[in-house]
Amino acid sequence: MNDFPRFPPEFVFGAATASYQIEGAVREDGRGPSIWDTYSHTPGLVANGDTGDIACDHYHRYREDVALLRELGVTSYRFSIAWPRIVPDGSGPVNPKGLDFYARLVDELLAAGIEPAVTLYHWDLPQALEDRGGWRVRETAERFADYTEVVAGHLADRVPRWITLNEPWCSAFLGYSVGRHAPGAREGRGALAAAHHLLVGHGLAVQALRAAGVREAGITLNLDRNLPATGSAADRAAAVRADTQHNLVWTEPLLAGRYPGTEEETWGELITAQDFRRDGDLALVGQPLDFLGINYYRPIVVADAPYQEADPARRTATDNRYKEIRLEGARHTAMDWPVVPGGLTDLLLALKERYGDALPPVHLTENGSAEHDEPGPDGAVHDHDRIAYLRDHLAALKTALDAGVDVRGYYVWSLLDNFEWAYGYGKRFGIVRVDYDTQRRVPKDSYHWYRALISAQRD
Ligand code: IFM
Repeated sequence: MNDFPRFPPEFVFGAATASYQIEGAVREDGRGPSIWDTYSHTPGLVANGDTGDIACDHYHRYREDVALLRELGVTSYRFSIAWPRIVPDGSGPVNPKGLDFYARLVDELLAAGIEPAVTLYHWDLPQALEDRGGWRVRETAERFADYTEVVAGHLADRVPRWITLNEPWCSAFLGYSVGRHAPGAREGRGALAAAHHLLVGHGLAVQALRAAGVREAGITLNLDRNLPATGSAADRAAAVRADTQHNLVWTEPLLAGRYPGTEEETWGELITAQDFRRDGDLALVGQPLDFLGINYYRPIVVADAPYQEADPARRTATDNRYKEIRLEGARHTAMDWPVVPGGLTDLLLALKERYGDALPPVHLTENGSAEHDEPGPDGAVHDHDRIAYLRDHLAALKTALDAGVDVRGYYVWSLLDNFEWAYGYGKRFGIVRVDYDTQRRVPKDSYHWYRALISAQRD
């Protein structure tokens, strides 16, 4: 007998995916190339040479996937729209076939009684915009607003919840500083400019969403708990720099209308020029939101360290004089991420304490784990570790809710095994297994467990 936590009656239970990770059909119906097509086709950048060319073939199998969602009992499905399907060259002509695909998907969801939650940008930037500077330049933020206007104009009447950006930290810092995400750059100022222009793009997109009359507009951040390895002053200062790079760079402008007070300590001369910032940007970025999406997976433990790069001119935006320390004693997932459910409670309580009433209602827009799961002799996938992960994180979420954080929803990452970016198909986050040779979907034990949890809320 399962002892499921009880959530408020209107609490949203959902599942999430993203376009490049599941759709495939990258050259169909007028879709233009994205930075992830370029990156994944560059030899040596993605494990096993994997690409999103076919992925889960969701573009052709979306009806089957919506049927899985209906059977699961979720009340919301979070998916992303591929910008290069809508505006193949990043600017200029709109592709009606791209809009049609998402209109059909939305209709299928509504017919199944599932509310669509749309992410406008989950990292598949049109390559043509990257060729003109990508997120380093302000023009990309302006084109993002144009694209948002087109999509919202088409779908606002049927989609209640809109997320402008997914995890801008990954776009700015993994993409333009660490080089482990498209476009694969390793820069200092370029990455900080990208972070700022992503925020500007968010602000312009919120204006476009409001003009289209959408019910809820928000943004999704991957916030981390950044814990000092020891109580020493040096490690605590390192944790503040990590917190600035991961969290405060987003939450301060979005929720408090200011840039982080710790940015000079974190980025030194890289941030002092600030020539990409304009008067009025903070007001644009800090517009009120209907919700804040948070993706939580793990805490990060950091210790003080010297710069990795001695030459300031070659320093990247993620060289902030700290190093990550492995958290001993915790179970680690297939991503080698430590499992610390209480970190989620702490993160939410810390946000509430810092921002008070300025913290909008929260949706946990992603949470889940990659595990080494394979079908057993019976053909089923007995993913007990994933069930434990989901169970313990939902309990941690409930603890935060009971302590007064206004949490409105939870989306499991992910509905399907999919293309895990630079890790390719080797890391499986799905509650439904995808056999990539046959495209057969097999619901794992975690799917059945989540279904039972959702169903128990109605008893
Ligand atoms: O797969 C990703 C997703 O695209 C964004 N959030 C984290 C997930 C797991 O790494």
